Amino acid sequence: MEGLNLSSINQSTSRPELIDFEGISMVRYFTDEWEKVQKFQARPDDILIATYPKAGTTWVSYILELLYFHNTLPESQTSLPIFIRVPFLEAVFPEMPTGVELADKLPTTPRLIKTHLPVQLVPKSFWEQNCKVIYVARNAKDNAVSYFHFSRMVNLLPEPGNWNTFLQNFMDEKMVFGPWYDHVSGYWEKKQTYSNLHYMFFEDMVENTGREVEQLCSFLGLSTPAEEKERITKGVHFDAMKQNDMTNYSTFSHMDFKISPFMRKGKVGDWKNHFTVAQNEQFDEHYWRKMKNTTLQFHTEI
Ligand code: PPS
Repeated sequence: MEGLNLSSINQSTSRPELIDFEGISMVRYFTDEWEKVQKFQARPDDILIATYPKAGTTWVSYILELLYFHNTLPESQTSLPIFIRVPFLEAVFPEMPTGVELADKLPTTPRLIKTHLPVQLVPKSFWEQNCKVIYVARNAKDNAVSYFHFSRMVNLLPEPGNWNTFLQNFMDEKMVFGPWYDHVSGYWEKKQTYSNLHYMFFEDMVENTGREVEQLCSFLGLSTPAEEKERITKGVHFDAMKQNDMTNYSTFSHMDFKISPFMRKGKVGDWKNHFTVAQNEQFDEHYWRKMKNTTLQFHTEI
């Protein structure tokens, strides 16, 4: 991890093509080292943080970091950004160690590891080792809006086009990491047979972060003192994370914050500022068809 030049802004990298990979849409930055990803050797105490892109990965990652390492590794929180401390397993980004390399070198126990892979593509050692898996889901409309703005500002994803084009692609399932619909329901189904999976919702975290921290502690078997949990809940507030250079991605070289910040709004219901009435009707109709066979329910406002 030493010798990383995180400040070498590289906005000149050209946008990648969308490719079809194992039945889902992808870009090469997540498939270039596929064999190493698939063969990744998980340890029983690893914790996998799985999400569809823009569903609250960084938020939950930071909560877990503070729960586990707040007292023991305070320096790591001030000297290394979260995308190094919680490696993005399948990522093979220019001028950075790969996610697998970072994960293999992680000195912490547990290792916190992030993935956006749909459930069927998660390396099998995580299941074999019965690792704890935390999945965060976000309602489709806000998730799409956040993904749109992110795609505008990060050059590791295909050009999003305008909002209308992007929303149509979202419905047509032409998104990196595949369709939102299959992603959220795939992990939901997995939870029915794999008891070490904690399924969370972004909207619940916005509504009551303290309650979600509490539930995380109980899933993880942590007996964190109440004052500590309160401190953590305050420390992971949107404004605190936006100000914190180790959690706001300001040192990540492939993003252009002049277009849109990583910590953008952090709200439930921002979709109302983007969807036209016609788009909303079309989306709802399509959504109903895609999601009619699942028991999974989302809040699009709180
Ligand atoms: S990524 O790139 O997929 O890892 O992004 P991810 O971290 O999953 O999602 C980014 C969105 O989460 C919001 N966020 C938060 N909201 C509220 N409170 C806190 N603490 C917080 N941390 C991150 C972030 O602002 C992105 O959502 P939008 O809607 O774009 O603001």
